[in-house]
Amino acid sequence: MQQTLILVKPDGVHRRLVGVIIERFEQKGMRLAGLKLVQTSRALAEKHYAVHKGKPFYDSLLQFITSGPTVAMVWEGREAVAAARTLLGPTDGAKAPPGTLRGDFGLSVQNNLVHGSDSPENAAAEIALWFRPDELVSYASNDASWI
Ligand code: DAT
Ligand code: MG
Repeated sequence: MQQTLILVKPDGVHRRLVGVIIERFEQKGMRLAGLKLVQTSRALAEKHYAVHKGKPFYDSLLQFITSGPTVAMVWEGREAVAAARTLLGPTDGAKAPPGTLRGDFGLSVQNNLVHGSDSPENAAAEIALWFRPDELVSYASNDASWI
């Protein structure tokens, strides 16, 4: 089963949107494999956003992601990476359609509430950055055959 890394960034935690974000993933039928609250270090943020190093928004992005608590999660299911990105919506909250998390709860580009891995390869690398193997739990959902 495919896994993806989902982060509720500091804006989502401060705005008390952790519950509604988790609810969307549960409603979609994905299975929670890992969950923790993290005060992200500068070193972890630099690794997570390494692909954006050198871009004009990089310093501000690192400042933002380390500014408060982040909820780190691993969700799994069929096509979990792409399905999660669809739940998130486009990067810019002002352009994200209603029904998506970014479309329903924000107007900002930077403070767009949620991170989702953009490929299965990046998901595996990001999960390894944020979680130790023993922090992930494998189990069978009773409704798996229906979803
Ligand atoms: P996504 O999070 O949709 O995968 P991304 O990987 O291109 O988007 O960028 C990572 C984060 O950086 C994004 O969630 C918000 C921020 N960001 C991207 N483009 C930006 C911009 N032009 N100005 C400010 N922040 C930006
Ligand atoms: Mg991205």
